[in-house]
Order: sequence, then C-alpha cells, then structure tokens
Amino acid sequence: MIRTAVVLAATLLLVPVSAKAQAANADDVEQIVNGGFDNGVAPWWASSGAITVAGGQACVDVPGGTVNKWDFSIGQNDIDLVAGENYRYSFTATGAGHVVRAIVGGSAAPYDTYFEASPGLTADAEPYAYTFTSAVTTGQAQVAFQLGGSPDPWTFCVDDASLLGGVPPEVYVPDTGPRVRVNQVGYLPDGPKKATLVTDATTALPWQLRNAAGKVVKSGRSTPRGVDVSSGQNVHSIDFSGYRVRGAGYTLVADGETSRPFDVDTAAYRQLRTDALKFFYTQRSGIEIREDLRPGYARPAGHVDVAPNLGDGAVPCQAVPLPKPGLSVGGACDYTLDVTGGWYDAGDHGKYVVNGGISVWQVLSAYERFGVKSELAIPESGNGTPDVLDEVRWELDFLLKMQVPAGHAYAGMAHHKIHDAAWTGLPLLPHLDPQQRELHPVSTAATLNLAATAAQAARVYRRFDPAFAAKALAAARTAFTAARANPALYAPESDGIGGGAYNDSKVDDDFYWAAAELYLTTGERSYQDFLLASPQHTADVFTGAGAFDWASTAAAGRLDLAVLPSKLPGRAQIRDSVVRGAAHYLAIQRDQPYGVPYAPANNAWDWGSNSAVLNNAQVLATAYDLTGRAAFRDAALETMDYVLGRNALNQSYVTGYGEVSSQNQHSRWYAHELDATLPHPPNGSLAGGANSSIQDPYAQSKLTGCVAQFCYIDDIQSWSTNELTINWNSALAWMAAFSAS
Ligand code: 9MR
Repeated sequence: MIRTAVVLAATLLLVPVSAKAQAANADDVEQIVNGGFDNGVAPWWASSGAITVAGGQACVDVPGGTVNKWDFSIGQNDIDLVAGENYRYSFTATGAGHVVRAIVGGSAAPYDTYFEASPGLTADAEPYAYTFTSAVTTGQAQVAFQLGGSPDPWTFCVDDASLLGGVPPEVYVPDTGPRVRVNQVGYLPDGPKKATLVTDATTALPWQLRNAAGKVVKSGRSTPRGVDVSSGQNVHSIDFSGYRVRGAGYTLVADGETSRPFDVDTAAYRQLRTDALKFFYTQRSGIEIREDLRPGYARPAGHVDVAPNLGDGAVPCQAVPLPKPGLSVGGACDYTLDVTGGWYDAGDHGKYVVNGGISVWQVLSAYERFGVKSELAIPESGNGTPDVLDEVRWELDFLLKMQVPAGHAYAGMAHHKIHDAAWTGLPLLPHLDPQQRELHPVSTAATLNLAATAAQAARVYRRFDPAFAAKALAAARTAFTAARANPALYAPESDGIGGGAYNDSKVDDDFYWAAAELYLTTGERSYQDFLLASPQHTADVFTGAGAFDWASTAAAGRLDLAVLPSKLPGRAQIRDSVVRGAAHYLAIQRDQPYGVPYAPANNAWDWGSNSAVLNNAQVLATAYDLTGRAAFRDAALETMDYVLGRNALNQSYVTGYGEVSSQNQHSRWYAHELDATLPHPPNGSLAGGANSSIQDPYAQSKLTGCVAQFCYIDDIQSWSTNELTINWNSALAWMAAFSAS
C-alpha cells in the first residue's frame, strides 16, 4: 500500500528530465553529478564489475549469493548535505521483483544512514521520489543503491538520479479515517465502553450506538474535553458503558461520522490472550519453526552452528575491549559458552538477558496470577506441563546458559547479552545470519535479572519439574551472591554495535526485585533482611511515566510482594503502596481524553510506549486484585481501548486485531513489506508505538515535528516506532489475560 502511494506520488511530482536540468526554482540545488548518465559513468562507482550505459540509463549486473543489501551497491560520494535542509531524492529504476535499498548516508565508517527507502522494482522503468530533512551537515555523504541479498544474479538499471536541495518539506498526513475513535476489537459486555470524538465543536454533540443492522440501540451526548495534549486535537469523550448486549458489527455515530465497527463480547480477548502468547514460539532461536504448528511461518532453526550461521553453540567473548574501561569489564574471556536457544529479542537476532528477564517475569506473572492454560500449539504441547510454562522454559534455559561457569573470573555473574558483531540488514532469516556472535561482558543488572527470574521459576515450576526448579534456585542464589560481590558492573551505552545496548547503570531496583523473588520462593531470613534494608522497599516505585520496564524493575518486585503469599512484615503497607501507585495512574487516565494511563513529562512519549501503557494497566489490574474496586478494573480494561484503536491514528497496534492494524513491524524475518514471499508478523504481535524521539531516519523523514501520539508509522524501516519485542508482547499477554478473565 505504501509502495503504491510512493509510486503514485512520484508520478505526480516528477518530470523525468536529467538531473542536471532539474533547477525548478532558484533555490533548488542538485547535489548529484551526472545523475542522468549523459556523460558516461563517472563519478559513479560500483562494488565490483562495470557500470554500463545504454539507451541513456546505467545498468549493473548484481551477483547472486550475497547476504546483506550492502554487499553490492552502486553509488556516488562527496555529496553535500546541510542540516535542517529538505531534499528530494528521486530516480527511475528497473529490476523486476527486486527490492532496492536506496540510501543517503555517510560514505565512511560508521556508515550512518541519513535517509533510506526500499521500493520494490518492476520490469518497467518507474519513477520513485522521496522527500526528507537532513539531520546532518557534511560534505562526505553518499547516495547509493544497495542491491545485495539475492540468491540469484539480476540486472539493475537506474536513470535520472537526483538529490535536490532546497525543496519544500513534504507534509506527511496519515490516513486516520473516521473521527469517532473506538476500540476496534471490542468492549467487554460488563466492562467500560468509551470512545473519543475528534471535532471542532466545543459544545456537547449527540451520539448514537448502532447495531450491525444499523438500528440505534442507545444514544446520548458527548462531553467536550478541549485540546488533548497527547494528540493536539480538540476532542470529546463518549461513554456508552451502560450498554451490555453482546453482538458484532456495532458502530458509533457522532458529528456526521461513523466509527470503525466493533464487538461487544469477550471472545476476541480469549483469542488475543492465546495469540499474544503464541508470539514467543515464532521468536525462538535454536529450533525450527514447524509449518504444522504455525502455517505460513515455518523456518529452519536459527544459530545452531549450521552455515552460514557461525552459531550459538560455542560463542566467544567480544574480541575488542570496550572503549570505556571502568564502566564495564571489557575484553575477551578464556572460555566459550553454548548459548543456543532462547527467544530473539525483537526484529534483530540479539538475545539480551535484561530484556529476557522482564519478559519472563511478566509471562510467569500472568501464569501465577491467572493460571493461564491457553493451548499454544508448540512442540511441547501435551506433555503435561502448561504450554505457557514450556514456552517460558525455552527462554529460561537460555538465561541460565548466560551465567559464567564456576572456575572462571566472574563466576556466577551473567553476560549482559549475546548478538552479532555488526548490524545486519533486512530482510535476513535467522538461519542465514553470517555474522560472528559474541558474548558481551557480564553486568550486575543481567546477573540480577537472572537471579530474579530463576528464583521465580523455582517457585512456578516446582510442581511440574522439581529437578529444574532446584537447578534454577541454585543458579538464582549463585547469581545473587555474585552480584553482591560485583555490585557496579554496568553495561555501557556505547556498546550498541550489532545489537542494542540495553545500558543500565541503576541497579538498586534490580537488587530489590531479585531479593523479593528469592524471598518469596524461599522465605529465608537473609533475603528478607536484604529486602527490608533496601531503600527501594519504602520508596514510591510508581512514579515513572511507565511503572516498570527492562531498565526499572523495582515495581516487579513490589507487585509480587503485594500479591503473593508470604510472612514478610509490613505487607499491608506494601499493598497500600501498590494501590497508591494505581491511584496515580488512574488519575492520569481520567485526565486523558483518549483514556490512556500514560502522560510522560513534556509529552515526550518513550520508545515502546505501548508497553509502558500496558504495564501501567498491570498496576491498575493488580490494585483491583488487592481491593476489588471496580474503578481499578475498569481503568485497566479501558487501557486496552487505546492499544486497540481508540487513539489519534485510529488504528490497532496489534497485528490482525481491529479493522486497521499494524502489520509492517520492523523485523528481519516478518519482512513482507520488503519481500512478498515473507509473512507479516503473526496475529497478536504488538508494535512499539508512538515515540516522540523518532530516532530512525525513516520516521524522521515522515514525522518530524509530530505530536506524541502521531509519532508512529507502520513501516518496516521505522525501528524506533514500529519494532516488535518480547517485553512488549509480554505486557500485551498479561493484559489480554486480565481482560479475558
Ligand atoms: O526497548 C528498548 C528501548 O527502551 C531503548 O530506548 C532502545 C534504545 O536503546 O532500545 C530498545 O530495545 C531494542 C534493543 O536495543 C535491540 N532490540 C530491539 C529492541 C526494541 O526496539
């Protein structure tokens, strides 16, 4: 859909003349030399082989059998860019069925990308055009067409390549459909039912609820709410909670607009609970994904030491010491580890202990809270252990493998992460990743994540696999002791090449969480003493815009201490603290016309905001458990409305749920947008969501100046707004389980 739009826009915008002739107005300045190939080939270059000019266009023979897009390119260097200036990057290209990665970026290491687009080419010469704002000033940029990654050789032709500076910015306007915003999946029959109307009107307007036959079944008047900060829109809210009749195909009509259809029912939430949990099987590393279990998603096992993978069977430590000694333990170790298995973190092939930790905790917490028995169609199904526990076990076994074995330096500590030595391109199936895999230094945060989740596992798995429970508890104890002996080994922000940094230099929260889990599992005095002495124990841990995430884990400990049975002194105060935290998020939600319990400082929505929203809902739901107060239950349920369509973009962030939903999340293997033979993400995959900082060039090219909720785009290139990640789906799974229950 997006590609069609681009081609269309290009057709309207472009007059196909040679680049040098394109000075449309006095300010426009062409940056590419010889873009029309009227003067031979110079100064264009190709990775190898000759560029031939025939019929006024340039062609190259692209070799087959390369892995990354950048393994074969043609381009031109010494391009000038000025920060803040708008450029139109356009060209005509041919290459039936192939996707070209057209970039403007740095021409030397670290080869930053300033803009990229990935159009699918056809057998005919077609024009493509994109407008972006440069974030940098440089005289050393390049334009390049990256053409690698095809198993077979092919021919690429290009003409009329132009990079025109000084053009007016292109204003991207998302298609947000009808102005009545609802939960497109559905409302629970006995749950809250709220909607948001975008309108210029400042006084109450009539609304009507219609059933599938178009009959008005309820009506009322809207409540004007003024300008909503999170969207910049003037809005009203609508409340039809009093309507409880089950059915499908309802619509809400107001101000001459008809909402997208929705159900009043519970069934979709049961399905969502299952799908959100099924997500994890297709993220598995080290095992083939079976077609019979996931039709359309089969793939060979990734990183099992079968070429071109270098495998995760014997992974060495990072060869190069980290640039900032003192921050962490740099450099090589004297062993390799078998770290096969686990879940791939996100759209990359990295596996990170801190993010694995919070994800495991949240899914196991859903099991401890709801006893989730969903059938997940995984290889272990039917073995007598609940599927959800078998799924989490896949990650737990990996986490345990990340612990430094006895007899080595830092024994008992956990390596922070394992991933590729360099970033790979998209698409790239896990089994085709040729990069060297590396263990990154141990860290206190990772070690405490291991201690917390292994202690929790010891409790949860005891009934089903006592030997595993005992092994996990021993690992948790060892990890906790090792972390106390090495309390300040921090993963640095600079360690972000080939994988995410997951830098974390605040670990008192992780100490608290780990001690809480160890105490809840063992009841032992030493952990109790540690807990009670922790400054986190009496701190208000629910002050963050999001209550918890991979970096801030104190709330995980607090919620478990509040909910799970123990003899800990002062449990009433612990419970009170959770209820006060929930009251804080409830007050925020009541203030938000879109019903979202999230209002970060300066309206700066964070990376993965959807998970922050859902994690806050988990606090609300837990307060409902503790108090039985309907206001908390309703607030938690209402949060789902935002994620499923009641938002400024009028779309659901969960693939396959709602009439319009995210489907192009950033992923190397669900890369349908780049390669039509690959699937979209499976139903039940949550996109990260609005991110005010829009760190990726694609989002920057479309969304610069966006207001919070609008800082999102469903494009595979937008890794900062549209990735999928295990810790985001764990939040979705928890809240889907709550809604279904
Ligand atoms: O979710 C992470 C977010 O909180 C951080 O701000 C961001 C930058 O460090 O990284 C996010 O995590 C990504 C990780 O680094 C690599 N795998 C994909 C993750 C989701 O985008």
